[in-house]
Amino acid sequence: MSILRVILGDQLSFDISALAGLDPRCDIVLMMEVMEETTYVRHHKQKIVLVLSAMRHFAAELRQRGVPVDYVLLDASDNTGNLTTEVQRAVVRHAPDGLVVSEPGEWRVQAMVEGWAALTGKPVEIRTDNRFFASRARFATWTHGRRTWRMEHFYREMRREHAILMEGKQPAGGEWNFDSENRKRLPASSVPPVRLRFVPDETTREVMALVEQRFSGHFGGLEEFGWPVSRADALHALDDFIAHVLPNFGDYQDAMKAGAPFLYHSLLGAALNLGLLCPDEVCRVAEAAWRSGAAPLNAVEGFVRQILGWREYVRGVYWALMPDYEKRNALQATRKLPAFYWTGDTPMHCLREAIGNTARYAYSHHIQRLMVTGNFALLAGIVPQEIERWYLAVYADAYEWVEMPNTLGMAVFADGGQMASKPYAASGAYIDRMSDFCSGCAFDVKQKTGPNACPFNYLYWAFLIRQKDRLANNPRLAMPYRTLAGWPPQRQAAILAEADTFLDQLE
Ligand code: FAD
Ligand code: DLZ
Repeated sequence: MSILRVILGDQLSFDISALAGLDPRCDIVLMMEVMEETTYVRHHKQKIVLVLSAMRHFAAELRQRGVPVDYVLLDASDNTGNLTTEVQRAVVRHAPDGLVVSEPGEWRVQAMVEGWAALTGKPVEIRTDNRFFASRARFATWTHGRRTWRMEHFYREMRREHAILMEGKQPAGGEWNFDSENRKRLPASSVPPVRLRFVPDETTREVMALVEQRFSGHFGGLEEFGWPVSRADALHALDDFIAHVLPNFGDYQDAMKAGAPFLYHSLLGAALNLGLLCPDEVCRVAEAAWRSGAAPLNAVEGFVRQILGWREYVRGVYWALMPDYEKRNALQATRKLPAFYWTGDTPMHCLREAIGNTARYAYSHHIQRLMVTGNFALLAGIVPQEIERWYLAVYADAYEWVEMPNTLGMAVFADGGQMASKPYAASGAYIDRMSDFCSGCAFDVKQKTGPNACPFNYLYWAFLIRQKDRLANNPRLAMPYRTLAGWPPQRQAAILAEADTFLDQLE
């Protein structure tokens, strides 16, 4: 009995379900570099390098372990450019008795995989992706009968179920969530830690040359490429984060600083999403750091919540609501994505910083994604699907299952509140409070209107005025709507006109 075991580009874990029970005497692993996956969005060049280099490293390690691997290179003259046609060709080459694959990360790829049995004439076993705390079925059990879904409730259940940061039946430290301690502004004098980055090895350099040649028009630069591309690199990155960075992760989780793209964030998302790290091991080493006294609870709980809570929750939302989810536009936004999202050419310092980091590093941290580029897209009324494709294209860690709910649900409220209880809308005051961006900006954050006023200020109020019918009843927005109620109609009309003038000139 010979089985063709298909490993997709973001399934690079030696313990993944598709490899369970592998018999190297008769089974073969199939890995395919294909144009369709490298171009279904115009991925940042660093993302393509990362995925292809990590795939090549993984295949080499499998071979070292004695596993036969059929690896289709992007440049192979007979490469047909598509996962399905490559699977069909591999079935002809190897005549296996059947195929095994782990659940793909994206709905689009799942639909492809479901067609393989009919196309190849071979049985295809699709195994549960065992790299998550909660399977798709587990999330469905959680949503069953619930009117509203909230991450916090799901997260507590996951903490109990997986016994992470628990003292018996109680949460460690007596609280489930230490977020209120995690909103500190970075002191002006503080120097963020130097981060571990990985110098490209020969394999990565070969892929870089390929990407410069084949994807030269894609967004972003390769000069700063420093991502872990193997399990060994990823474990090194994890150790370094836990030892030197995690202790401050909580305090400065929401802070932003010009010229400091990484601050105290882990930079582990790219490795996690490729399968080079397993979320369970990451949460357990973070917990061990707290138990040994190496990191405080607010940092460790905050970090664990991102992985055991948010990461699992958004995956659940994605699989529960696709394919309809991708079409959501609850606020009926209609504007096109401004060109500066691709160039960074804007006088607004915060946006220039976030987009500049994105182009240079294929990275910007969560608050830059949510409260700068996301907040602007929300307030400006950018079509959700345009901003969603942007986020999918520009980050090294971007995969639709995690990016789409974060964008449609969290950043631009396109799902009308399925994911978040209120839109993350904020004026310039928030950005000023959490960063040093405003001091180096062409606009004045203290001015609410007028040509020098920070556009976030009038866009914020214009957004609330425009969305009054949809949002005024949201209890979490009661305060700003009370303020607006005190404004005479002329003042509201003037704000709307100022916002329109600004937005129209973007087009
Ligand atoms: P850290 O800040 O160090 O957090 C630790 C880990 O927690 C991350 O590596 C990640 O695995 C997980 N995590 C944190 N926040 C979230 C979240 N909201 N959802 C899911 N997991 C989370 N994350 C992605 O992995 N891929 C994406 O494509 C992606 N797109 C996003 C788009 C928008 C509009 C927003 C607001 C957020 C997005 N996120 C995405 C979530 C988050 O911004 C990134 O996971 C994080 O910035 C990655 O950097 P890090 O590894 O340094 O994370
Ligand atoms: C993202 C990506 C890229 C850039 N290239 C490949 C590839 O050549 N071959 C492959 O198997 N997978 C690739 N991937 C990852 C797939 O797009 C991934 O399986 C889906 O995004 C589902 O999560």
